[in-house]
Amino acid sequence: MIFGRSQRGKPPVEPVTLKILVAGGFGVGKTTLVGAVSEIRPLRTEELLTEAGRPVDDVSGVEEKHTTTVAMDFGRITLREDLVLYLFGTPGQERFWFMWDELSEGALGAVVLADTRRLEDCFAAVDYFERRSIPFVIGVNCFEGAARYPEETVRKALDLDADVPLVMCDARDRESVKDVLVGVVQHAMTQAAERRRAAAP
Ligand SMILES: Nc1nc2c(ncn2[C@@H]2O[C@H](COP(=O)(O)OP(=O)(O)O)[C@@H](O)[C@H]2O)c(=O)[nH]1
Ligand SMILES: [Mg+2]
Repeated sequence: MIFGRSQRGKPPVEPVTLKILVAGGFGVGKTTLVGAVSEIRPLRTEELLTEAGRPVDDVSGVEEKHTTTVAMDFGRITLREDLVLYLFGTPGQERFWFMWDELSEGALGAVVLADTRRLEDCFAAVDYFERRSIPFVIGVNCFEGAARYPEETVRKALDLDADVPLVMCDARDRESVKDVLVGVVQHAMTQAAERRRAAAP
Protein backbone atom coordinates (compact mmCIF):
# COMPACT_ATOMS: atom_id res chain seq x y z
CA MET A 1 0.00 0.00 0.00
CA ILE A 2 1.28 3.42 -0.95
CA PHE A 3 0.54 6.52 1.12
CA GLY A 4 0.29 9.85 -0.62
CA ARG A 5 2.50 12.61 0.65
CA SER A 6 -0.39 14.34 2.41
CA GLN A 7 -1.30 11.15 4.31
CA ARG A 8 2.16 10.57 5.65
CA GLY A 9 2.54 11.05 9.39
CA LYS A 10 4.11 14.36 10.32
CA PRO A 11 7.80 13.84 10.93
CA PRO A 12 9.06 14.94 14.32
CA VAL A 13 10.17 18.54 14.14
CA GLU A 14 13.85 19.14 14.25
CA PRO A 15 14.05 22.77 15.35
CA VAL A 16 16.02 25.31 13.42
CA THR A 17 18.54 26.94 15.72
CA LEU A 18 19.61 30.49 15.11
CA LYS A 19 22.28 32.57 16.74
CA ILE A 20 21.48 36.10 17.81
CA LEU A 21 23.92 38.59 19.30
CA VAL A 22 23.00 41.02 22.04
CA ALA A 23 25.18 44.11 21.93
CA GLY A 24 25.24 47.62 23.32
CA GLY A 25 27.15 49.73 25.77
CA PHE A 26 28.21 48.96 29.29
CA GLY A 27 25.27 48.72 31.72
CA VAL A 28 22.58 48.98 29.06
CA GLY A 29 20.84 45.75 30.12
CA LYS A 30 22.34 42.97 27.98
CA THR A 31 22.79 40.51 30.84
CA THR A 32 19.32 41.42 32.11
CA LEU A 33 17.79 40.79 28.66
CA VAL A 34 19.38 37.37 28.23
CA GLY A 35 18.37 36.41 31.80
CA ALA A 36 14.77 37.56 31.25
CA VAL A 37 14.08 35.16 28.39
CA SER A 38 16.49 32.29 28.73
CA GLU A 39 15.08 28.82 29.40
CA ILE A 40 18.42 27.60 30.57
CA ARG A 41 20.22 29.18 33.46
CA PRO A 42 22.10 31.87 31.62
CA LEU A 43 25.77 31.27 31.52
CA ARG A 44 27.34 34.40 32.82
CA THR A 45 30.82 35.43 33.43
CA GLU A 46 30.26 38.29 35.76
CA GLU A 47 33.20 39.63 37.63
CA LEU A 48 33.17 42.16 40.40
CA LEU A 49 34.18 45.49 38.99
CA THR A 50 37.60 45.94 40.40
CA GLU A 51 39.03 49.15 41.66
CA ALA A 52 41.52 48.81 38.81
CA GLY A 53 38.70 48.79 36.26
CA ARG A 54 36.96 51.82 37.72
CA PRO A 55 38.76 54.55 35.83
CA VAL A 56 38.09 52.61 32.61
CA ASP A 57 34.49 51.48 33.18
CA ASP A 58 32.24 54.51 33.30
CA VAL A 59 29.51 53.64 35.80
CA SER A 60 27.88 57.06 35.91
CA GLY A 61 24.13 56.52 35.60
CA VAL A 62 24.43 52.86 36.65
CA GLU A 63 26.08 53.35 40.03
CA GLU A 64 24.21 50.34 41.46
CA LYS A 65 26.11 48.13 39.04
CA HIS A 66 28.82 46.16 40.79
CA THR A 67 29.49 43.33 38.38
CA THR A 68 30.40 43.28 34.73
CA THR A 69 30.38 40.67 32.02
CA VAL A 70 33.94 39.91 31.08
CA ALA A 71 33.33 37.07 28.65
CA MET A 72 29.73 36.79 27.56
CA ASP A 73 26.15 35.99 28.40
CA PHE A 74 24.66 32.91 26.83
CA GLY A 75 21.02 31.85 26.79
CA ARG A 76 18.43 29.90 24.83
CA ILE A 77 14.80 30.57 23.99
CA THR A 78 12.32 28.44 22.04
CA LEU A 79 10.22 30.88 20.01
CA ARG A 80 8.19 28.08 18.41
CA GLU A 81 8.60 24.31 18.59
CA ASP A 82 10.55 24.53 15.35
CA LEU A 83 12.56 27.66 16.11
CA VAL A 84 15.16 27.99 18.84
CA LEU A 85 17.33 31.05 19.38
CA TYR A 86 20.70 31.00 21.03
CA LEU A 87 21.57 34.37 22.52
CA PHE A 88 25.11 35.60 22.87
CA GLY A 89 25.66 38.78 24.81
CA THR A 90 28.70 40.62 23.61
CA PRO A 91 31.03 42.06 26.21
CA GLY A 92 30.32 45.75 26.62
CA GLN A 93 33.73 47.17 27.25
CA GLU A 94 35.97 48.19 24.45
CA ARG A 95 38.89 46.21 25.77
CA PHE A 96 36.96 43.02 24.87
CA TRP A 97 36.31 44.00 21.27
CA PHE A 98 38.66 41.33 20.01
CA MET A 99 35.99 38.75 20.86
CA TRP A 100 33.31 40.23 18.62
CA ASP A 101 34.53 38.71 15.38
CA GLU A 102 34.49 35.24 16.94
CA LEU A 103 31.05 35.78 18.45
CA SER A 104 29.49 37.15 15.26
CA GLU A 105 30.58 34.11 13.24
CA GLY A 106 27.38 32.47 11.97
CA ALA A 107 25.05 34.97 13.64
CA LEU A 108 21.70 35.57 11.94
CA GLY A 109 21.37 39.03 13.39
CA ALA A 110 21.73 41.21 16.45
CA VAL A 111 19.95 43.33 19.00
CA VAL A 112 21.68 46.59 19.81
CA LEU A 113 20.41 47.73 23.16
CA ALA A 114 20.37 51.48 23.68
CA ASP A 115 19.87 53.69 26.72
CA THR A 116 18.71 57.17 25.70
CA ARG A 117 20.70 58.67 28.61
CA ARG A 118 23.93 57.37 27.05
CA LEU A 119 23.02 56.83 23.45
CA GLU A 120 26.58 57.27 22.24
CA ASP A 121 27.54 54.05 24.05
CA CYS A 122 25.89 52.01 21.30
CA PHE A 123 27.38 53.88 18.32
CA ALA A 124 30.27 51.41 18.12
CA ALA A 125 27.91 48.42 17.98
CA VAL A 126 25.78 50.05 15.28
CA ASP A 127 28.93 50.78 13.25
CA TYR A 128 30.15 47.22 13.72
CA PHE A 129 26.98 45.55 12.40
CA GLU A 130 26.48 48.08 9.59
CA ARG A 131 30.00 47.54 8.33
CA ARG A 132 29.61 43.77 8.29
CA SER A 133 26.06 43.81 6.91
CA ILE A 134 24.77 41.87 9.90
CA PRO A 135 21.04 42.64 10.26
CA PHE A 136 20.27 44.34 13.57
CA VAL A 137 17.37 45.83 15.48
CA ILE A 138 17.68 48.68 17.96
CA GLY A 139 16.04 47.93 21.31
CA VAL A 140 15.65 51.09 23.33
CA ASN A 141 15.75 49.86 26.93
CA CYS A 142 13.31 52.19 28.68
CA PHE A 143 14.77 52.70 32.15
CA GLU A 144 12.43 54.49 34.49
CA GLY A 145 13.57 58.04 35.10
CA ALA A 146 15.05 58.31 31.62
CA ALA A 147 13.37 60.81 29.33
CA ARG A 148 11.23 59.22 26.61
CA TYR A 149 12.07 60.42 23.13
CA PRO A 150 10.02 59.94 19.99
CA GLU A 151 11.26 57.14 17.79
CA GLU A 152 12.25 59.62 15.07
CA THR A 153 14.55 61.53 17.43
CA VAL A 154 16.38 58.33 18.43
CA ARG A 155 16.62 57.18 14.80
CA LYS A 156 18.15 60.51 13.77
CA ALA A 157 20.61 60.52 16.67
CA LEU A 158 21.75 57.02 15.70
CA ASP A 159 21.72 57.89 11.99
CA LEU A 160 19.82 54.68 11.25
CA ASP A 161 18.95 53.48 7.76
CA ALA A 162 15.20 53.68 7.22
CA ASP A 163 14.79 49.89 7.19
CA VAL A 164 16.45 49.25 10.58
CA PRO A 165 13.68 48.43 13.07
CA LEU A 166 13.62 50.31 16.37
CA VAL A 167 11.65 48.85 19.27
CA MET A 168 11.01 50.31 22.72
CA CYS A 169 11.55 47.56 25.29
CA ASP A 170 12.06 46.60 28.90
CA ALA A 171 15.03 44.25 29.20
CA ARG A 172 13.55 42.79 32.40
CA ASP A 173 10.30 41.73 30.75
CA ARG A 174 10.14 38.37 28.98
CA GLU A 175 7.35 39.29 26.54
CA SER A 176 8.96 42.61 25.69
CA VAL A 177 12.30 40.92 25.00
CA LYS A 178 10.57 38.22 22.92
CA ASP A 179 9.08 40.96 20.71
CA VAL A 180 12.54 42.39 20.14
CA LEU A 181 13.95 38.95 19.25
CA VAL A 182 11.08 38.18 16.87
CA GLY A 183 11.86 41.57 15.30
CA VAL A 184 15.47 40.50 14.71
CA VAL A 185 14.44 37.21 13.07
CA GLN A 186 11.89 38.93 10.82
CA HIS A 187 14.28 41.71 9.86
CA ALA A 188 17.04 39.21 9.05
CA MET A 189 14.64 37.15 6.92
CA THR A 190 13.47 40.24 5.03
CA GLN A 191 17.06 41.29 4.36
CA ALA A 192 18.01 37.80 3.21
CA ALA A 193 15.04 37.74 0.81
CA GLU A 194 16.04 41.15 -0.55
CA ARG A 195 19.62 40.04 -1.06
CA ARG A 196 18.47 36.92 -2.88
CA ARG A 197 16.24 39.04 -5.12
CA ALA A 198 19.06 41.47 -5.83
CA ALA A 199 21.42 38.59 -6.68
CA ALA A 200 18.93 36.84 -8.98
CA PRO A 201 19.72 37.21 -12.69
N1 LIG B 1 15.15 50.13 35.83
C1 LIG B 1 15.70 49.28 34.97
N2 LIG B 1 16.88 48.74 35.27
C2 LIG B 1 17.43 47.89 34.39
C3 LIG B 1 16.81 47.57 33.15
N3 LIG B 1 17.64 46.73 32.46
C4 LIG B 1 18.71 46.56 33.25
N4 LIG B 1 18.59 47.22 34.42
C5 LIG B 1 19.57 47.31 35.50
O1 LIG B 1 20.69 48.02 34.98
C6 LIG B 1 21.90 47.45 35.44
C7 LIG B 1 22.77 47.03 34.27
O2 LIG B 1 22.18 45.94 33.58
P1 LIG B 1 23.04 44.75 32.96
O3 LIG B 1 22.05 43.79 32.37
O4 LIG B 1 24.01 44.20 33.92
O5 LIG B 1 23.83 45.53 31.80
P2 LIG B 1 24.94 44.99 30.78
O6 LIG B 1 26.23 45.58 31.19
O7 LIG B 1 24.51 45.53 29.45
O8 LIG B 1 24.93 43.50 30.82
C8 LIG B 1 21.52 46.28 36.34
O9 LIG B 1 21.58 46.74 37.68
C9 LIG B 1 20.09 45.95 35.92
O10 LIG B 1 19.34 45.42 36.98
C10 LIG B 1 15.55 48.17 32.86
O11 LIG B 1 14.94 47.95 31.81
N5 LIG B 1 15.05 49.03 33.80
MG1 LIG C 1 26.46 42.24 31.23
